[in-house]
Amino acid sequence: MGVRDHFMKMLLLRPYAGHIGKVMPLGLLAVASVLKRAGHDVRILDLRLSQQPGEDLQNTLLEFDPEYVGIGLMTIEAEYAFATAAQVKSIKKDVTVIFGGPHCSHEPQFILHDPNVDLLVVGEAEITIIELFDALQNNTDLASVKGIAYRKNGEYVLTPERPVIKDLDWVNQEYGLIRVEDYFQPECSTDFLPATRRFMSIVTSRGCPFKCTYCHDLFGKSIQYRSPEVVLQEMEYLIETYGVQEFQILDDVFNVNMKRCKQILAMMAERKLNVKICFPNGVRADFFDDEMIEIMEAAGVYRLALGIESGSSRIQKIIDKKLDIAIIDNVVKKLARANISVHGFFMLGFPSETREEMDETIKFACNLDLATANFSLVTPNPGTRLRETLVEEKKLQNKEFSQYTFDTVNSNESKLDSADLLTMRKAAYRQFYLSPRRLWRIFHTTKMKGLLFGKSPFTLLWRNAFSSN
Ligand code: B12
Ligand code: SF4
Repeated sequence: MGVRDHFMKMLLLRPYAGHIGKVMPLGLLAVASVLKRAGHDVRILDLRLSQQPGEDLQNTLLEFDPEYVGIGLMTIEAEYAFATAAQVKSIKKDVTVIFGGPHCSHEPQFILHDPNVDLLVVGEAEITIIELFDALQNNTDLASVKGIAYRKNGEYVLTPERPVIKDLDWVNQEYGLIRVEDYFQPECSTDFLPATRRFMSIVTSRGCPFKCTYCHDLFGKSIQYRSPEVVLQEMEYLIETYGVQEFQILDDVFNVNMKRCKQILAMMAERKLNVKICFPNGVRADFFDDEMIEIMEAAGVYRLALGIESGSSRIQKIIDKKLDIAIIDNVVKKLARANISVHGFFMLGFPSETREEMDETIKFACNLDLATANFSLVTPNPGTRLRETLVEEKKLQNKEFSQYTFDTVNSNESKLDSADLLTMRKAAYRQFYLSPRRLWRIFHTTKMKGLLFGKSPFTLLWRNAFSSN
């Protein structure tokens, strides 16, 4: 990290990460877009799409010859990201490796212990990365850059928190920095059952005012919006430029501001965008009315996910979701009647959760008119209240959250032992899916029937549900 008097060259990577979804890397694209606009030379390499990730990484490093390599990661990808950082350093030892993404939102000391990671961007990166590169170029003290962490004389330094970005209208993506066509394949869909092959992920707001104990606060406990007009312009651009036929809206809680939600969807219908829309990241079940469902249907919404999590009212209280589960049956029925296929998100293994409460959740899920559901194991990710409480109560010894994986029990404070918890999860999938009513609903609501058999997120879901590990 010496004095720089020229623009920086940065390679941004998503690590190869086994079976983890290959959704378009919007985080990398956001970072790359601001760097490009600031005049830096930037390239994105998504190793998740690569047939030979090792070779592709080596060739790109040698040919592009970057000074900086940025790696974006979720917590469950951390092991893969560390391996990628080690490979980067073994090919080009002078390169500065910068980690960023959801995994780096809190407790950076446990990430910086890896000698191959030089710097972390903590939280949202659009402003931080520019200030960081300015500081590196001008050789000013990095301590003046908010929202980063690094090592100095063997100690780790965490600079003050970076405030969330309030105005999101300027964070437009430079789509030319990725090969959009590469992501038009079912494996890259965020939704289990996309309606078309030409789908695109899009974010219209960041953050959420709720404080569910297991959830991130990457974007603060408030919502920051892009204006509806800017969102529509981006959609029109994507339709014209790439022939997009479907938008997968990934906001944390798109429908909480019901007025804005209706406005955007109504604008899509008025302008006859003629696309399909889904909300695979989930919306709240308690922010619906009949008008919204009508507008959704008219705008092309064919599928959405609801974050339900638990069928037990005691667990609902503990997780502080502030959701009245008594309303859910009716909402799902109305959505199903409007030809909107509904996915349910459920979680098993909350602290103190009993077998009976998990059974309640499974029963609750099975009785709803859902097309699909998944049952995740509770994981105390960095930055969650769940993790904070477990650490405070000294129940969580494992500070090495970088070792968390998707399909194992990462931490278990439920009343079941870990083996029973895994068995419970499998039972949940079996009970939910192995019913003629469900299979009919899945078949009936799936637009591209081939997805039920080919390589797609749905078959991944199926494998997770029925594999023997
Ligand atoms: C799309 C998505 C996915 C996609 C792919 C993720 C991806 N980006 O490639 C898929 C569907 C695969 C996925 C899966 C999961 N996800 Co997810 N997912 C999301 C979602 C909804 C949107 C991500 C996104 O594109 N955001 C928009 C971009 C702009 O934000 P961003 O990526 O965070 O990027 C910003 C910063 O993080 C940073 N940044 C990002 N990358 C980099 C890189 C560098 C070098 C730098 C400097 C900065 C930087 O700058 C960006 C701009 O400010 C987020 C929620 C959210 N609102 O973000 C959850 C989220 C990322 N997922 C989460 C989780 C937990 C999961 C699961 C593990 C859940 C589960 N148990 O089932 C699963 C894994 C299942 C599996 N086997 O695949 C958590 C991550 C928490 C964590 N600590 O890792 C999040 C935050 C949601 C939550 N409620 O907590 N997910
Ligand atoms: S789970 Fe949903 S409602 Fe709860 S804090 Fe996260 S985004 Fe908000």
